[in-house]
Amino acid sequence: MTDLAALPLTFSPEVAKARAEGSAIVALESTIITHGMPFPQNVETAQRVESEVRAHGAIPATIAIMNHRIHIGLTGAELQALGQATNVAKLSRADLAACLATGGTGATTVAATMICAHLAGIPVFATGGIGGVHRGAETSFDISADLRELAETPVTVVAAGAKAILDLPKTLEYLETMGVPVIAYGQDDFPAFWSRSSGLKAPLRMDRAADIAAAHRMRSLLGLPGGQLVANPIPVEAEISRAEIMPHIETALSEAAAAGIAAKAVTPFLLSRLFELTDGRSLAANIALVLSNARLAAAIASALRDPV
Ligand code: PSU
Ligand code: MN
Repeated sequence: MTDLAALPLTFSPEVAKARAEGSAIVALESTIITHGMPFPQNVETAQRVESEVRAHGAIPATIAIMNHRIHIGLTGAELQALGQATNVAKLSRADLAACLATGGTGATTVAATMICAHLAGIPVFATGGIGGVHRGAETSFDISADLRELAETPVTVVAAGAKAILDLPKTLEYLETMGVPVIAYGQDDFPAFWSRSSGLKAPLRMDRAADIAAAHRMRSLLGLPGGQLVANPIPVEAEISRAEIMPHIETALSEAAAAGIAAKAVTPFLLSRLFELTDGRSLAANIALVLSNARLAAAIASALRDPV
């Protein structure tokens, strides 16, 4: 067992109170703030997502690394500062301990947020999209550490599927190999972030937050490591069709290849180019889907607190 007192965890006053009272808590990542959206929409969205979690019966805990500490929940001032800071490191599993040891400021990806949420005893986490197997991974080996984390760390992650900048069939194959349950919420198809369908069927489907919570508990009872990926389709009114987004994705991908973008820089580069190529339309969709994921995560977190 990890010694909780020895861990470099700092809880915000709001999250500390929620823990003391046994309230449902939803973890939120910070890379979406620092590397996923431009300022000032990033800070506005982060605040709206937190409000959405509160309005649906849970307490938000946005996670980031500052001054040798894992911050579980950020104050309004901390969120503002993070959203405008430059030189914030993008932290995945490989970088987390080094950033804490050296005292840098770091934003947590899905993988690192899962690790921190689990250390803090938070079983549910809402985000926009997860990292996945990149197109051309057979030569680049670019497979996001988010996928292996889902196989290892017992946190249920609510996302709008994965972006079509990735190789979605390979992403689903990899998750299956790693034993990660991929649960589409309320439909059969695996969603593709801006679009409600990827054209691929999801391995599992559930229509109720209570079922997702029960499956989370059951994995723990069976001693199965790892979490669950809940793929929540973007709300209908915010959807961008595959026909509209695909040409922009092809443009962004060929620009990335021509510029020699590699490793951690790939995802942020593609996201920022897509914001530009769609004249901000991708951003409006992104905001709508994160809010929707926050609502579903709050419902799952609440269901996990219900007596069985
Ligand atoms: N995909 C998105 N939006 C994001 C990210 C991915 O649609 O903001 C971020 C998340 O923090 C995710 C990370 O964990 O990028 C994955 O980066 P990489 O592909 O380098 O593992
Ligand atoms: Mn990568």
